Amino acid sequence: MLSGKETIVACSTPPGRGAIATVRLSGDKAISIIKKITNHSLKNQVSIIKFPLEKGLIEKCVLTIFKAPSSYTGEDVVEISTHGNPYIVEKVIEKCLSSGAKIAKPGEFTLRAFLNNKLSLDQSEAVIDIINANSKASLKAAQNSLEGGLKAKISTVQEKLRETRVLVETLIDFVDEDTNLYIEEVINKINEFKGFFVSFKHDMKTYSSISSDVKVVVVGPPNSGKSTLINAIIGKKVSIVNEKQGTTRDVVTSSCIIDGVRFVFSDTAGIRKTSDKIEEEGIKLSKKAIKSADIVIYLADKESDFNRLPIIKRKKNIFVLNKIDLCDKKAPAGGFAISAKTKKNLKLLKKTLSQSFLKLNQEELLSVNIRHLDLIKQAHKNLALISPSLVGSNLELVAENLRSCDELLGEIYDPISSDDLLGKIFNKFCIGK
Ligand SMILES: Nc1nc2c(ncn2[C@@H]2O[C@H](COP(=O)(O)OP(=O)(O)OP(=O)(O)O)[C@@H](O)[C@H]2O)c(=O)[nH]1
Ligand SMILES: [Mg+2]
Repeated sequence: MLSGKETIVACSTPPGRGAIATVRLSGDKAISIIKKITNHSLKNQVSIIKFPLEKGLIEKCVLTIFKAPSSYTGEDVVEISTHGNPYIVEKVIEKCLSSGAKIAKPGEFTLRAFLNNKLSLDQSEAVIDIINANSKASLKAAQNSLEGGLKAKISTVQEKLRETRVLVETLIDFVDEDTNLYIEEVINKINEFKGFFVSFKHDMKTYSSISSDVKVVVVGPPNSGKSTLINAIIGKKVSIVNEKQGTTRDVVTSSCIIDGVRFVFSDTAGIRKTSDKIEEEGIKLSKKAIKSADIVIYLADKESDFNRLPIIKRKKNIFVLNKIDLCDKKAPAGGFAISAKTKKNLKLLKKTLSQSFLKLNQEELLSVNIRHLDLIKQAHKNLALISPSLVGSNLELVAENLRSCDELLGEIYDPISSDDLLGKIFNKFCIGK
């Protein structure tokens, strides 16, 4: 979907009626088109002009000019602010079209900003994230990425990577010399880098959870109080609670913001052996939900019940014993003993949920998406292929894997341009952005 050279036009404010609507033009002819329509000399950056909508109908609007390259797109941009009436907007756009502009595709203004090197690809993605952010943390993360934070973080990893690449490339040229000592150094450097990469990958996953919503799945045996707990956290009745086992059959999701981070909770069917076909389907969904969760809360009445639950070790798991209002229970290691009914210790559990993210410095939060995570995963795969024996036996292959790792990370902000990829990214935008 590479953008052409034409001057594009679209309304950049939401459709419907409002105080103000802004139509935006971008391209070489943006200024001359408005001059032609309004007969105005447009000498000032901001002016009030009379815009002829149709015969006998004029709209007084505010015109703002941003000259290339000091504009959002890097091209000449004119913004026309009118009263927020869809009829006026339609007529302004019609006039621009009949004077030589083309209607903008979704995301085309930002695509032009990218193509004109005003924004890197990760920064362009951060623009959508700013529009879509629905919590303080996700907004902060998107703003930091728009300011270039993600690229800076990736560049730090690439710098380390390149130090190792230089050493390997130099050694490849040392054909006849005793290289054992240097080989040892490369092995140490690669190990050091692998360790660094693991924590980098972990950080990026955490950032990704914040950028979207943090997914928390509550699983446990039937009747352990999963639905009661979620209702208590959300603060309203979103799931049916009943003393009958197997009350929840489907995955029920609901969301709330805790300390500026948005969490989406999934209530699931209690996990047990059952001959009931519908309940069995529900249990399958519970197990599937665990896989996509950022945090899993395992909720049970007694500690031995945890052994019967499907636990994925690499997840962030929180073990919680419920119903301490009925009898005293000792909190499981690193977990909590609570009463979902009386809300005892609920604050502690909520604090743990938000703290798992908020202990991250707000200034360092970054907006990370699946595309970034996938590239990081592929880069990690290339790195993992470099064993000490490979370093000893095939430095060319080591160099090749390091180069791929470097390139994959670079694709996060500077893709080896593919129309298809850009289409996928910019189509997610709304028209006018
Ligand atoms: N005393 C006491 N009862 C509780 C507590 N939490 C839940 N219950 C009761 O336990 C029963 C089951 O609660 P639910 O929240 O429906 O349990 P569930 O885990 O969602 O059950 P399923 O959906 O069937 O898997 C209800 O009668 C609740 O009132 C608690 O902290 N203390
Ligand atoms: Mg339930």
